[in-house]
Amino acid sequence: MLVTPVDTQRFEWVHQHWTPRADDVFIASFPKSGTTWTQQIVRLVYSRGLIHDSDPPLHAIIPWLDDSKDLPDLSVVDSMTSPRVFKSHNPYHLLPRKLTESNRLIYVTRGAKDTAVSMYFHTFGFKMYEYDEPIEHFIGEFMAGRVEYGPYWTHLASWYAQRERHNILVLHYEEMQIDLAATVSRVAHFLDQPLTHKEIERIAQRSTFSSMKKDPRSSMQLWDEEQRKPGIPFMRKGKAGDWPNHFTPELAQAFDKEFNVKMSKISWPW
Ligand code: PPS
Repeated sequence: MLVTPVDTQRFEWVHQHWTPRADDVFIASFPKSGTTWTQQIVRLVYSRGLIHDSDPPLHAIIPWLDDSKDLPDLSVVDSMTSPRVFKSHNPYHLLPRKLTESNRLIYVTRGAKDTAVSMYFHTFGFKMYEYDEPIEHFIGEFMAGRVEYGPYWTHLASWYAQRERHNILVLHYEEMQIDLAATVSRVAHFLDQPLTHKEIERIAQRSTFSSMKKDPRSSMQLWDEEQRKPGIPFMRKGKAGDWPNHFTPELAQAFDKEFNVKMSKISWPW
């Protein structure tokens, strides 16, 4: 089952009209895998951990190129100073070839069951989806690959096949939880941004779940206020291994059985 573009018009525009710059960086992910977290780390690496009062929201600093609702005004992209950083939820095969050849790409992954839970609350929480089903229904859809940018396993496989390329850095949500400073260091190294120990510590501290949740520019407070149901914030829980609170043992067993087959060729650490 192939992952297909979600916003087809924007997809065509990106492929036909958009010219990447050589130093453009892309942060890519299956949705709910740690994209915003990685955006915060990357943006702070470039600012050496400094956040100014006048700074715009995170999603304006690192816009989502694939989505015409999130980024309606494309002139913004041309006026961004280099190095520009973009977010994408595309699988590898849907990014323009001129970009994947040599631009720096960071792919962030997260274990399937936690991703499915987070994506359920995302879909249930954003009013535009008009989705009011119980979580068991959503997990069934996730397992069948009938979710945005799904199937999950095809998305991962597309990037897994490219993981040794010199221009790709793979991050894992679970490892970021274990050692955030080490992740910051890897990202800085990958982006050729030498940082002091103090700067790395500062970036790690400003990228924790609680720090990001406190700052409305990284907590996506505006989305919470304008677009989401009350009580289900974008920065929801930020935990690894929380899925047992939402899966029955029977559902987890069925999920694992399916995914062990689908993901048998992918040996990433979850
Ligand atoms: S999106 O909408 O696809 O861009 O979502 P994405 O940013 O990929 O994933 C959102 C989940 O990541 C959690 N998050 C974090 N976890 C730990 N630390 C930090 N700093 C952090 N920032 C965001 C966010 O809470 C979502 O996970 P859940 O499990 O729903 O809380």
